[in-house]
Amino acid sequence: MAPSLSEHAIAILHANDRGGYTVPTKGLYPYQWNWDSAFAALGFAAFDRNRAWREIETLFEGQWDDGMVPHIIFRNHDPSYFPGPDVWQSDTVPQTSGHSQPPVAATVMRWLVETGDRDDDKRAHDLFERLLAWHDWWHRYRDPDGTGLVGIVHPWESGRDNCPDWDIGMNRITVPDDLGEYHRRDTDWVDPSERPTKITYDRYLTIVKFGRECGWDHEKITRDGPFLMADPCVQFVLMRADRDLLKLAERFEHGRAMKMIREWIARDFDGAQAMWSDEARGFVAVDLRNGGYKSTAITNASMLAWYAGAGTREQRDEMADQARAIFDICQFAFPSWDPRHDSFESRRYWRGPVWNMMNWMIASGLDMNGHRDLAMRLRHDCRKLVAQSGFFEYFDPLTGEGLGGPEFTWTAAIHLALEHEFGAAAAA
Ligand code: 9WN
Repeated sequence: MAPSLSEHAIAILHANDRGGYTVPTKGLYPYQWNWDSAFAALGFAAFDRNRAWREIETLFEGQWDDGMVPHIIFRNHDPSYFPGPDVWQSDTVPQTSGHSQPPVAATVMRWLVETGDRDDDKRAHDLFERLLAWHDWWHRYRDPDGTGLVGIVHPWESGRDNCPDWDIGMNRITVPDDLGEYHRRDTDWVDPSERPTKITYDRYLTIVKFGRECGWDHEKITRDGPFLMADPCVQFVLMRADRDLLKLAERFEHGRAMKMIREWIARDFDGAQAMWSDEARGFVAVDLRNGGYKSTAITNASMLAWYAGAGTREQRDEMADQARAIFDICQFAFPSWDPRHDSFESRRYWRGPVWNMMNWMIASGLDMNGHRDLAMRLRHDCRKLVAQSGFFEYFDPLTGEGLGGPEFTWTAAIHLALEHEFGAAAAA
């Protein structure tokens, strides 16, 4: 008998397990990635809570002295991925990349604690100072003026690397003559029509070069680096995670942490307002470097407003209207770029496709805000996508075709989370 989808999902988590941490998919992504691990923990929790915690604990093994938890941890050198540790030159043990990724971990940790027992409490307590230091790093280094709006210094920091959101900031980057030759590996694994273009990669590497040459001085990178944009994904995931972190601080009666976190929360609602666009009728990315230009379309990250507790009643109502209009166009929601917009590409990475872990977060937020119908539609689409096409990295919203890497960790993990009805804990 063929294995059930859940059995298949569990087999993927086992197959991608490298002993305490998982790789997102064999070949294409051979290292530990930050938010991938947070989602992986959610999947492991469906059948092995100890392994769920190990995933988060190993993620924090990569934490820097300044508090940053990097977006990739390199425990070995695998030539199947570029750029590897020799390009980043982090000068840390283990070697890592030089910027972060959306901070989902606190949300998963709170959920583990609130659905668990004393062991979960202890594991969360043991990690708490590190988690707090990471959130502090975001507020301190990515929002140095305390505006309540954090920036990202590289599209890779958003986790939504190739979204047209970044075109405004990326198009301003001049690629230096001495960037050097390099051989991309991603297009050895995936059809180039589903991946970023050559000029995009040149610009990605220009930002890495700046960071490397200033010794990964994050004050300097945020203030003077080639790219600084506000991202609804990082901003909303952080807003949500700050609230979950506060719940943990209260549980552990950690007075200093409670004070710090409440100060962040007091600023972030107003900070997020800078991302509101009357033109797009939603929250969008903003270029913090060059005159505050705003992106022009709704994305799946815009739809995290409910999850974050961002936006006024009127703004959220407008966004629910937008969501319904986009649901009507797509056979499978939620697309990573508005299908009514010229730059929509249904198959190219973050310029149209659907990501199930984004859907899980969006649906959790919609549920908490009384939009059960919209949340159900998203969950239903997630299940149908894997049933129809398998556990791919992302999917075409018009046809449901599976794209990017196969047997993907977060797609498997989210399937298990949905089967077991794991949602983010109720908002703080
Ligand atoms: C760069 C691992 C990662 C995800 C990102 C996704 C993709 C990497 C790449 O894969 O990015 O970080 O090389 O394309 O965009 O969200 O964490 O799954």
